[in-house]
Amino acid sequence: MTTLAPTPVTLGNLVDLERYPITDRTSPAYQALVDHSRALLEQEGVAIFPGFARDETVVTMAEQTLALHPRMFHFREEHTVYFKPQVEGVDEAHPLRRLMKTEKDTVAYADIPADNLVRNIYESDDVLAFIKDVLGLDTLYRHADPLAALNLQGFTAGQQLGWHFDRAGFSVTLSLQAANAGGDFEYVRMLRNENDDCHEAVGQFLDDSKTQQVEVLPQVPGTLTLFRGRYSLHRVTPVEGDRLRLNAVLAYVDQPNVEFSAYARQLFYGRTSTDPVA
Ligand SMILES: O=C(O)CCC(=O)C(=O)O
Ligand SMILES: [Fe+2]
Repeated sequence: MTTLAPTPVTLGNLVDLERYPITDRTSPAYQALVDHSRALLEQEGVAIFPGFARDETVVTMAEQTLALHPRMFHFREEHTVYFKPQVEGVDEAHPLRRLMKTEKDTVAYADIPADNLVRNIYESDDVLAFIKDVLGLDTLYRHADPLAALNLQGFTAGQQLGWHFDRAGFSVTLSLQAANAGGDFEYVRMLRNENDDCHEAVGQFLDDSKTQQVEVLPQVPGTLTLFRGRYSLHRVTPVEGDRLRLNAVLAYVDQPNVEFSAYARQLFYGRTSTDPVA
């Protein structure tokens, strides 16, 4: 009887390197990919890489994520679109007072096993260098927080991400599984800017979504998305049906050794240390 040695996982098993030659950074094909994606990110606020993770491995990634579902922290919060505390003394419908609902299940980085394939993608220096190049940065680091660095997210029926502007300058997600229905990533491009929170336009939109153009980002499983959500209002619509919407949020920062505060850890993961919740 022969025993098969475990096959080492290489980046080429996980990422479609023919389509996205990210291990060959001196090639003209890599430069063309980066130039095109950078232009998209600048003009549209989003760069989408469909089929970034290979189909076969995305199925495994979704299964590995589902297997962790019992360990997920059930996050539930009501927040304004700006994530600032509610302002009193303004009209109830004012965007500084109006609350959005967010509810999702999250696996913290410390709870993701070393053989998890999404973790392999996140820990790849080639993936890190590619994202740095698309963002046009000189340096980029994986988040140093043991809970927040990489998160796997599951949205069950009724769960959603309410309308919001991100606090971070950019976000990176990898889609793993679509829901039967709902769970769409919707966004309204540039609804505020650096100098103006645009309360009036935001308030009008929350009253009547027809006042703006709402776009839906295609999130076919395997898609890597780089998104600038600080100025573009966005949400994930409520999931319908029994199939969970699954994705990963890959946290990168332009500073080394960035960690969450104890307050943020408690809020997002229900604990402040890496010890499992009892
Ligand atoms: O789950 C998604 O696709 C969007 C995530 C998002 O908007 C966020 O984490 O701020
Ligand atoms: Fe967001």
